[in-house]
Amino acid sequence: MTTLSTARFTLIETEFQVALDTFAHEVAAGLCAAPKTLPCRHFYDRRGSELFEAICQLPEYYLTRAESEILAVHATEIAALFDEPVALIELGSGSAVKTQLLIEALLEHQRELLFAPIDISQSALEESARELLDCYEELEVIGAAAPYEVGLAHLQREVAGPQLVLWLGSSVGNFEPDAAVSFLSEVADALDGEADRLLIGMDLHKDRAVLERAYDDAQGITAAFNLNLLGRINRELGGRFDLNRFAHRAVYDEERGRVEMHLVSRAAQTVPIDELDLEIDFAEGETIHSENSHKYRLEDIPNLLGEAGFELERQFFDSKRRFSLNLARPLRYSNPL
Ligand code: AVI
Repeated sequence: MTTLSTARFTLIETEFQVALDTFAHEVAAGLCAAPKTLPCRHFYDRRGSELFEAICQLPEYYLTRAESEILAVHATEIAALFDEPVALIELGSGSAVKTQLLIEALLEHQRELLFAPIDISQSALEESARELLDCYEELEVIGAAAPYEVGLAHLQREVAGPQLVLWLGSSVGNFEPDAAVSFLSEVADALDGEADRLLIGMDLHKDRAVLERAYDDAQGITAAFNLNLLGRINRELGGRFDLNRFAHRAVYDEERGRVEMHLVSRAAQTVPIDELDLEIDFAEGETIHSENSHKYRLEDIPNLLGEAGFELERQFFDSKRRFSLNLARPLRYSNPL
């Protein structure tokens, strides 16, 4: 672990390194499987992250606006729920724009704040820390450049006192239900104080047409985001995908409660990937399943949180009840003896 420190900003660089060949291994395994898949975490190279920022501004992608509305309306109330000063730990902070609403409310309530973002991207952490520190004099930032689990373990040693863990954007929805429970159980284990809480954004089940439009917008930005996965394979692994020969598809599977994204081969074709020494055959209409985005019914939320060792304490919704922000506490503190 390396620690870089300047006034009010500490960056923890953990020993974790994305194995250089993780992408290569996962691409090879996913494209040789039947049906073909690619893990959605590989969307976020530089181009993919820019496209995701553009998605968040789209008229069809209501999630970001709905969650921002909830925070704009309820951040003060949320901050006031804490009797003692809390440290704010954020999972996957990215550009931390929505977080700013909560940071402001916490600063009003407790005067000083320790903000501890965890993000795999060191440059995103540094950029957002710089902007926040310029805006708020009473803020201290300790960032961990690491995957969530590793970052949480490191921050446990740095952060004393009550903690509020923030996980926005319905990113939990990109996990399979079992994986979501197992990751949230790790978060619950890490929260060892009675005042510690989790605040988690979860998108809600709704009309199929609204969901499918949110993941297949009129300007084709989400299509470009999905196709960028093939572009990334071309750039980094010597792939020879012709992006015009694949189409973006988003469908809501109501039974499983998830929007699925696929890349559909427009024709029978064989695509070499030079650095993997592979040639991948596609039938016309065959798909690569690239993402699941789970949507939750109200009754699912306490169940999922309960399985992970949390009790749902408060829920906040936007005015159109499209999205939920859920405050939960570790179950071991729910029924004090
Ligand atoms: C990051 N994640 C919560 C987004 C979602 O809605 O599942 C990723 C995304 N995929 C397509 N559009 C946005």
